[in-house]
Amino acid sequence: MQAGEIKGKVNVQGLKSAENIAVYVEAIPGKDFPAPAQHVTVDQKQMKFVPHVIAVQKGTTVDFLNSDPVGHNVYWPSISGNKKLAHNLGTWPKGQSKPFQFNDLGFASLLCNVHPEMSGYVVVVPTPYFAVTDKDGNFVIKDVPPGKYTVKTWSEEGKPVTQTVEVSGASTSVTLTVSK
Ligand SMILES: [Cu+2]
Repeated sequence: MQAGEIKGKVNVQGLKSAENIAVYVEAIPGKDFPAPAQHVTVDQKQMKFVPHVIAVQKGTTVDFLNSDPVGHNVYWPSISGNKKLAHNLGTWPKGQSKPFQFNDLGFASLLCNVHPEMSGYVVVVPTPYFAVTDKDGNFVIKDVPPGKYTVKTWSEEGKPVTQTVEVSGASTSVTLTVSK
């Protein structure tokens, strides 16, 4: 059978916005996914991490690019609260990037020592099946093989939500509600 997509919408209760919520397929028993060769980029642009939230499969290398004429100091104090996984990437000039391979599941809260208003998140997930919601809470997870899965959310402000989803055709719809 052909792979399908999980298409859906996240509604929020008590959250500022339905944007920037990671939705991903939880670990699949008996399935291991090799680390992706392709890097992804998180930019530091106009004193912001862009995108604000990025989801990556475990093992992905993120290139942290600096597009600003000032130095930023990128660090994360933990991964999902585990302070042993804290890391400081240091400071580098405009136009350069520093890679980091995320091999631990969970979320890294990106911060900058120089600009306390800067914040971003890398959400490390166990499968290649994930998406981040747009400003209206919509998402599409592409290329999901047929099967029964647990879909889970991560958001900056809300509690995680899980739901069972069965992919059997070209497109499977799911609605999730995330609350504070
Ligand atoms: Cu900064």
